[in-house]
Amino acid sequence: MVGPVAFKDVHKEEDDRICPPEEYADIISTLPSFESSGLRVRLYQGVWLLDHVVPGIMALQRRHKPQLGDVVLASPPKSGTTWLKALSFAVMGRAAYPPSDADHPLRRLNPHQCVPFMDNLFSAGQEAKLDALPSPRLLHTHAHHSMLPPSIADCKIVFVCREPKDMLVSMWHFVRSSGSSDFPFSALFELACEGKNPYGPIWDHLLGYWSVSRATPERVLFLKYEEMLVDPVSTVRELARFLGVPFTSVEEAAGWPADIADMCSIDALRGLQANKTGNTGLFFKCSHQSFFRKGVAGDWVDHMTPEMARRIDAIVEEKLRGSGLTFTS
Ligand code: PAP
Repeated sequence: MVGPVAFKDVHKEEDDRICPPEEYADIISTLPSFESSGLRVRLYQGVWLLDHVVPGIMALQRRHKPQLGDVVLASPPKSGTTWLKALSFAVMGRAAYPPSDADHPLRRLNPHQCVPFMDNLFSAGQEAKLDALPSPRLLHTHAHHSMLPPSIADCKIVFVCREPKDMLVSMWHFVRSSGSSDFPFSALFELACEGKNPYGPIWDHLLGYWSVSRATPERVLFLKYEEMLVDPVSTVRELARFLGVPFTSVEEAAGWPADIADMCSIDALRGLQANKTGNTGLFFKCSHQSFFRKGVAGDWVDHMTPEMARRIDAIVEEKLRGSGLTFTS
C-alpha cells in the first residue's frame, strides 16, 4: 500500500494507553519549571513545554526512525495545523483518494485522525504505531526546528505559522474549550510576552524554521496562515510542487487544486459529521469541533486592548528584526 494512509485507518481501535518513557525522569527533574493555571511547563533546550511533552520530545530525539519520503508538518500550536494536515493529506494522497471521492478519508475522519501528532505519540510510548504507516508518511510535530533529530534532516518539512496575536487568541479559546474555563486571557498573554507559552518562545519557533527555509527552500516550505486564507488554491499548488507531486495538466483541467481547497475549507470540514462529533488527543481530550472555530485573520481585536497589541507587536518585531520575517496585522 502507498502512503499516506490515514492513521485511524491503520490503527482502528481507540487506544488511550499512556506509558510515558521513564528513562529521562532524572534529567527532567532538574529542568526549570513553573505552574500556571494548573498546567506545569518545563524548559527543555530553550523551549517551554507542557510537562507531559518533555519525555516525548526526548524520546523523539533519540528513537525516531525516519523513512525515505517522510514529510514532516510543523507548526506552533493554533497556527493552522488542522488545515495544513488536511491540505497535505489531500495533495499527497490524491492518486488513491481523488478529491471527488465520497469516501475520502477527510470526509469521514478529523484531519488529526489522518496525520499523527508525533510529540504525543512519543510522550505516550505509542510511537511504534508510526512503523505501521505505509510510506510516504505524513507526520506532525509542534517541536522547534532546533529540537528535531538530525535524522529528520533528510525529510521535507512544511511549516505553517500565524500572526502571533491571533495565534494566542486561538490558543486561549482552545484551552478554555478543553476544560480550563477559568484561564484568563491575560495570563496566557503575559506568558507569551515572556516567551513562556507552551512551545514558546514564539519568535524562536518562527526563526528556527524561517532560517532553514531561507537557506534550503527545497527542504523547508514556510507558509503563513494569513497568506493561505487569501489564496488557498495557490497554496494547494505550492504544496504539490514542493512535495514533488505537481498537478498534471489533466488534474488542472479537472479542477483538482480548487476541489482540494474546497474540500479542506473550514466551512466544508466543520459541516462534516466526523468533525461535529467525537474527540481526539491522548493527554487531553479535545472535541473535533474545537479545531474549527472562526478561522479568520484579525480576531485579536476582540480580545486585546490596543496597548496589549502594541506591547506584543513590539516584542515580536524586535525579536524578528533583521531576519526578513514580518507579520501584518
Ligand atoms: P492545533 O495546533 O491544536 O492542531 P490549529 O489547527 O493549528 O490547532 O489551530 C486551530 C485554528 O485553525 C482555529 O483558529 P481560530 O481559533 O482563530 O478560529 C481554527 O478555526 C483554524 N482552522 C481550522 N481548520 C481550518 C481551515 N480548514 N481553514 C482555516 N482555518 C482553520
